[in-house]
Amino acid sequence: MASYPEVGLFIGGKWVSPPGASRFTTINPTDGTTVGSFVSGTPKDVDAAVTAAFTAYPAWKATPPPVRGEILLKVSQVLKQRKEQIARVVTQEMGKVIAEGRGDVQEAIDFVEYMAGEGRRLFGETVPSELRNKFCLTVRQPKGVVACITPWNFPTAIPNWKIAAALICGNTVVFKPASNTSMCATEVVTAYEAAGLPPGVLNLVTGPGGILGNALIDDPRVRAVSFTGGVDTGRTVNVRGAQDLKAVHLELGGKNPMIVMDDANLPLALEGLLFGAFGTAGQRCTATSRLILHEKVYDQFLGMLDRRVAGLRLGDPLDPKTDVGPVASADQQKKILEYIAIGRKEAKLRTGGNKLTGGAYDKGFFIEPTVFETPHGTRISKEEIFGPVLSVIKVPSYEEAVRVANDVEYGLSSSIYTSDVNRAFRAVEDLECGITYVNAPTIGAEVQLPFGGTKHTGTGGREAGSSAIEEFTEIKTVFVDFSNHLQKAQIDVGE
Ligand code: UN1
Repeated sequence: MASYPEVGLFIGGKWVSPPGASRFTTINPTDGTTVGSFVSGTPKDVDAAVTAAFTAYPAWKATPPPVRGEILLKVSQVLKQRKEQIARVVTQEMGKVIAEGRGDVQEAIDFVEYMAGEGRRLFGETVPSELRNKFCLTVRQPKGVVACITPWNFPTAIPNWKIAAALICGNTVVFKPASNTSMCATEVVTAYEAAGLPPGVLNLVTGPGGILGNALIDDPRVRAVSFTGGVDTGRTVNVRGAQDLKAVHLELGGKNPMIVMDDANLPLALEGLLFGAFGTAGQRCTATSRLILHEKVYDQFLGMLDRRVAGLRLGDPLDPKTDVGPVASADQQKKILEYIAIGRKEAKLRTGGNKLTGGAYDKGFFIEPTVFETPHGTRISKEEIFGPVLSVIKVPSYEEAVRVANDVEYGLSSSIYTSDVNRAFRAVEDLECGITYVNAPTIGAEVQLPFGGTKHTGTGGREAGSSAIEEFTEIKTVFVDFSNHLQKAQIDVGE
């Protein structure tokens, strides 16, 4: 008997393990132990999941949104009751420190609760007609079956951003999570099951991303795809989805800058930087991966940074005293170390730069918090690394700081530390991205506000907040003519 759970696919309200299915396991990035075993799904399983979602759709669409909202409220309550247990699963399967594991689940709770209330809004518009005795309005309708394809870095929050928003709007869902956080995905789905979601409204398929993702995107019954992940996969999803003119929503990479001006509150900026750059071991789309530092405070601020980075405690993420846990997988570790090797050639390594080995570290994927000093334009200063690696770029002025900040392919988050209110508002205007923080780091989005970015960070609108509703509904424009005769717009005007 395995000492870890063996989980099936969730299709049509049942956990199923198709006969002869092959399986894969997920592992704890801290110590290499097995977390769970999952079905390696096939296109046939995707077909079954889409069929279940397609079959469940008419009844779910016909369910009044406030009633859908009541179920979501129950989901949020279940998540609340299970918060500590799920947070531990997040930490064990993905490696973020336990306080952040709790934050991940809290973000899921907040969002599901927010969307439950949306069941009593789902606002349309009423708009005047140019003609008499004619009433014009818009209503929102669901899109149909939607595919939610999610990453491992926020393994409970991001799936819920998508699933809860899709469901409140009346869509049914096939959920394909990142394989290495399949247990977290299972926890998410069991919360919906426990809340009494009707069978088929939410379905889970686990397994190889490329094969299952393609099967989902190619299925004509799937009308929308919401994907968060890497930019290369995102591009493929977009092109493939375009064949069938699907609505594709993409949330991809970031190379988020923090500008620290010479008039900044430096201790405050330092706290923000440590959290932004090394929280979640830098594995956030929103992570602070560039510090754009004014030359007047350059030496002073980096001196302060050195001391604090040296004091960061790496280790077991379940230990509340740990600041930085392992990175999520062997693949991640390899990729980050490759970038560090590139950085050693093209830039000046200031701190860190090593994989940690010896004793308890040998079984996990630990990388020291790493700081490079680099001119703008090197690969490490422009490409997304998705690890605890910070590039520091010296600038002589605000203008140059903005130029550097904007001169990357991504546009997700950004931050400026300054005590000049005029400059802060100018930065809000000047920074080309979806999110700007003033005197706070680049991370820390709240669920009731839109989340997303410009350029190669994504397309298809914003997630979260009220914009999530845009993502998952079709607007229907309605004209009601109560004049009892034919009125011709553009022709009978002014009568
Ligand atoms: C992500 O990095 O993929 O703002 C999402 C934040 C979190 C969400 C991040 N609330 O960092």
